[in-house]
Amino acid sequence: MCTLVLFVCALLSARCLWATADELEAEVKIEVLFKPELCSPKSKRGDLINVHYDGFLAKDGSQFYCSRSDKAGHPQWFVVGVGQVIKGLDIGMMDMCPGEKRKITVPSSLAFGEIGKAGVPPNATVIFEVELYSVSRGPRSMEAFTHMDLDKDKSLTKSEVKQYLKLEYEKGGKPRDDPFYEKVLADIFRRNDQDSDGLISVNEYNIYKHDEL
Ligand SMILES: *[C@@H]1O[C@H](CO)[C@@H](O)[C@H](O)[C@H]1NC(C)=O
Ligand SMILES: [Ca+2]
Ligand SMILES: [Ca+2]
Repeated sequence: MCTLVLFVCALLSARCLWATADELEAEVKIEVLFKPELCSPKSKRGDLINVHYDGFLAKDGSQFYCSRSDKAGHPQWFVVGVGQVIKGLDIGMMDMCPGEKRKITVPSSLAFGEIGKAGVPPNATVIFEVELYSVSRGPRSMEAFTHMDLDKDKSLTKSEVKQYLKLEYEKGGKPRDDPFYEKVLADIFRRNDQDSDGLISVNEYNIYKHDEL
């Protein structure tokens, strides 16, 4: 019930990628709750990040999203800064390092807007408590694509992406079981495999044009 609700933005990416006048005036407030002494690498636009977060309504503190406290919840993977999550989180999770915890207050225009969603009324300011687990440099760069594309056929299979995820989790000291990877993979393919052929092509991978391309 708690999973994946933020990815509503993936479906509305045009709306999420381009700021309206309203959004430009609104501000995201970032409070750093914990910062590791060695704070590196810091997240930047286009990085693949792994993060746990809880979401609350600012007005009464009630919780509408629970990846941390929900037992079925797992840390979410997404590419930061490209509209895969609400804009307020794209902004609020920049320059953040693994281990860092933040409280991010997001005005409704950068969150769920005038419509809201289940658990979030219209025009609601929301607060996210986030903990970043890992930052992978520029997964949307061609360099990263080539690195993941083990047989060099210019498309990514589930097994190629899975090997990459496994390595990332092992590097982070948090190896997971197979059902976990399957769940994450299903999510990644649902959002990126536009033509549903079971492969992520170069074009699908670069669906959000990036600075370095
Ligand atoms: C939300 O805000 C918009 C713009 O300020 C306003 O037109 C609308 O009536 C508000 N909706 C509710 C339910 O308060
Ligand atoms: Ca391949
Ligand atoms: Ca495809």
